[in-house]
Order: sequence, then C-alpha cells, then structure tokens
Amino acid sequence: MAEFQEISKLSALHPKPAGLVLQYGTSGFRTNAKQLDHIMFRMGLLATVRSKKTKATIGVMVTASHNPEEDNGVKLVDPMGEMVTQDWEEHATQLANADQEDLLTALKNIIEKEAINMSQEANVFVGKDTRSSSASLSQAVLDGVSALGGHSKDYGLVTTPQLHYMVCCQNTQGKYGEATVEGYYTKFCQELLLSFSPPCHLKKELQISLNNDGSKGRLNHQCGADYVKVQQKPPTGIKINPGERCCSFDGDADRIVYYYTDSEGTFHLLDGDKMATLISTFLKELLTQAGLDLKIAVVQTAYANGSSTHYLENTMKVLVRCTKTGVKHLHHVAQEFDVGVYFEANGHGTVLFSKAAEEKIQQLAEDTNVNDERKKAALLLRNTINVINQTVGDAISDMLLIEAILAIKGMTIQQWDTIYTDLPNRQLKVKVADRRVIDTTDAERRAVTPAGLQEAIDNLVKKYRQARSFVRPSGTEDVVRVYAEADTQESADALAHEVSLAVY
Ligand code: NG1
Ligand code: ZN
Repeated sequence: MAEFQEISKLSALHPKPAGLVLQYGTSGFRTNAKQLDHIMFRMGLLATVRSKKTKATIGVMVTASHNPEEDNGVKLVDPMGEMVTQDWEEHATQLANADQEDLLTALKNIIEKEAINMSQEANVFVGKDTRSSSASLSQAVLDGVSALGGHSKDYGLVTTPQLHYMVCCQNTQGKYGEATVEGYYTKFCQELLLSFSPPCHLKKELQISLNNDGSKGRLNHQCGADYVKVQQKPPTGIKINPGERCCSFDGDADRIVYYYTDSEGTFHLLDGDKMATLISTFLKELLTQAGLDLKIAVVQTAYANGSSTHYLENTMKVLVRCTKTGVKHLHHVAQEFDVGVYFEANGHGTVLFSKAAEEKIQQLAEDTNVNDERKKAALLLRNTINVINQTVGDAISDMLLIEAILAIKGMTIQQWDTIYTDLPNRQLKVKVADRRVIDTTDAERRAVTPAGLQEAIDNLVKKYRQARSFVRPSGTEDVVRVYAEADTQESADALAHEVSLAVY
C-alpha cells in the first residue's frame, strides 16, 4: 500500500537509536529530548491509527511536564479528552521499541489486532510546551501523521489541559465548547467573571502577577508546582509579602499548588488535599442548600495527608475513596459518583459531574418556583460546572475555581489553611536492584511481597503516634517510594528512615 511506502521513506528520517528501550508509563514516554525524535514520529503513526479505530480526533501532547528543561515527552489523548486506554499504552510501547527494520511489521500487527479499517479518515490534534526541543519534536509527530495520510491540526504552544479540551470539544461537536484557544478562555475564564459573584468584586480580588512565565530562564528550573511541593519553599525569583496568596503551575499546567509565607517568614503549602477539601466542602454546602440529593465523594491516593482524610470523613461527613497513584485511576473512580472531586496530593485534580447531576442542577437553576436560597445554590453549582475542566486536572481552571470560592466565602489563604492541620510527613526514594519485587494491594497501602515486608512496616508504625507508612514501586522512576506520617516531624522522619531500611 502506498501509505506504507511513505512510512518506510519517512521513518528513515527519524531513526531509532540502536538498543534504546522505552516504556509508555503513567504519563507517556519521558526521557532526555535527544532520544525522542523516533518516538514522536511513531506516536504520530499510532495516533493516526487510533483515530481510525475510534473514528474520532485523537490528541498528541509534546511535553515532559515537571521534568527538567532538557527532557521531553509525549502522551496521547483519547476522544473524550481522557488518557489513552491501557491496551493502546501497550501498542505504544511495542511500536516505540521496534527496531528500525521491524517498524512496519510492528505497525501492521497493531492494525491487524485492532481490525483497523485503513480507508477510514484520521484526525490528530498536536500541542507542545515551551521547551526548546518541543518545536522539532512536535514536527516529528506531524510527519508521522502525514506519513499515514492522516489530517493534523497543530495548536502550537498550549497547556496539556487545553489540548485535552480541544479534543473533547471536537468530538462532541462543540457541545463542550469551541475547539480553539479563544474558546477555551471564553469557557473557563469569561464564564467565571460573568457568572460568579458580581464581576467587579472578583476583578478587584484578582490582581495576578506572573513570575517565571517562560519568557526567560529554563522551564521548571527552581520553580514550578513540583519544585515548590518537593522543596517546601517558594520558587526563586519571586518576592512574597507575608500573607500574599501565591500559586505555582507545573511545566504543562495540569498541576497547581498554593502557598504563602506568614509574618514570621514561615512557608505554608496548600497542596492537592487542601484544594480537594476546600472544593468539596463548598460543593457539599451548595448541594445541601439546593436540596439536591446527589452523592458527592472525594477521591484520593495513599499519599493524601491523613488529616485531610480524617477531616473529610469525620467533620465534613464526605465519602472518601482511595485509589492507586496516577490520575487515570482517580478519574475512573470519580466517575462513579454524581459529583466526584479528585486530587493527587501533588496538585493534579478536578471535579467530575455525572450527566444526571448536571441535568438536575440545570433544571433547578432554571426553575422559577424555588426559593431564593435554593436558586442561588443551584446557580453557583451550575457556574462551577462551567468553570471546571472535566476532561483533566487543569491548573488554570482549578485556580479560577479556588479564587471564586475564596472570594464568595470571603476567606483568606490563612483561613483556608487552618481548616485542618497537616500531619508531619516525609517521602523518601530508595534505590533497589529490582523495584518490581514489591507488589502492593489495598490501593498501594499494603505490601504483599516480598514476604515479611508488610509485617516489618506494621511493627515500625506501632512505635509512633498517629503514624502511617507504606512503600510502593514508582511508576515513573526506577525507585521505591517510602511515605510516612506521624504526630511530629521527627517521628515522621525516623519512621520513613526505618521503613526505607526495611525495604533493602
Ligand atoms: P510515581 O512515580 O508512580 O510515584 C508520580 C507521582 C504521581 C503522578 C505521576 C505522574 C507522587 C508520589 N507520585 O508517580 O502522583 O503525578 O508521577 O506524573 O507524587
Ligand atoms: Zn504536568
């Protein structure tokens, strides 16, 4: 077939370095940018085939998120704006690792296995982050799409959530919004200013100053959500006055953390758990005021601070579910509820509303026979649906929702921070010969293998007050992660250290 000849010719321009093996991990392929040209070309091919299979537009985002500037990466976006399915992650790995001369065979295997109709039209949307390597790497994706005769649209510089949004809009015939950057800003930003509280009020509240915005310096270098969360300090190059509200995004703007320093100069971080608590409390209150019987739940991972879980379950009486690490797991569980709020502690999260919930809220907001209190609550719920990006965690949309909640409640960042106090905690990485010997259960909170490890952890935890600890193999790095929390920082540090010794 003509298209296969084109692939042979073009793939020679994007050769695979001999012996290089990469895995489609939790967040796609990610490594030093110099090793990724052939991967990008091949992901262009795969996205085209996926588009033919789903008869829908597929997204390809070129980014390495919070990794250093010299890295890059790529992830595929499925038709409704969600992450690509597990089976296709495996296809991606197969295609990426095929030797140069076996590429066509590997591609044909996928086409055969998935029974793809090659005459079906294909459409692929491509986006990239600000890394210097992203321009040529996204061109390699576009080359892959055209090698298979697919149509592509290059959105250029966009955030990861913006690309997810474009794909979702395109495949829902504009019902979710218009598939343009302007459409995105209209949907998430203008809606907020127009509909939440009087616009002038919010304008006064929201004076934003941008720092480390990518116009100079290296992406994520001593800044960004990951730096702030891991280092527990503000990014460099920014001057913060006591009590001032700050937030940091990661390199592709799908993660956000808030922070401030107090009058003594002490740094305070408000992470994904604090955001989940603020948002779910706000929504639960509105559901009660609106008299809507909708089931709300918060989805967390094992890394959620124990205090947040305790507060949500015991004070707010909100249902809390725990899943394996990785946004796709949280997203799936959140879909089981009328209103599902999910956040990873590191700041990736959003809110999902079921179709039925959206309809009930919409009906009530339009009902002329309800009292003012119920009506007001219904309108605020409807506005929340309008400003939150339900396709994926989105730093811009999360920030706008949180700003709106703080403005509506007249709450300062300090007041938000004192809703509950985090338990002191420590995360450590342990290098082991083979991290896969650790197998876990119960949403990664208990180790099944190697034998005796869980018992050892249980015995160590017993020595401390309010303590909890678990270990799991990382999905993105060749390390085992150890997490511990306890009543004091000294105890959390000691417990994490002791557990890391038990891992060897
Ligand atoms: P791993 O390396 O599997 O722990 C990390 C983060 C996840 C998620 C993924 C995807 C922690 C403890 N883990 O996963 O939350 O963000 O990267 O990038 O923060
Ligand atoms: Zn990211």
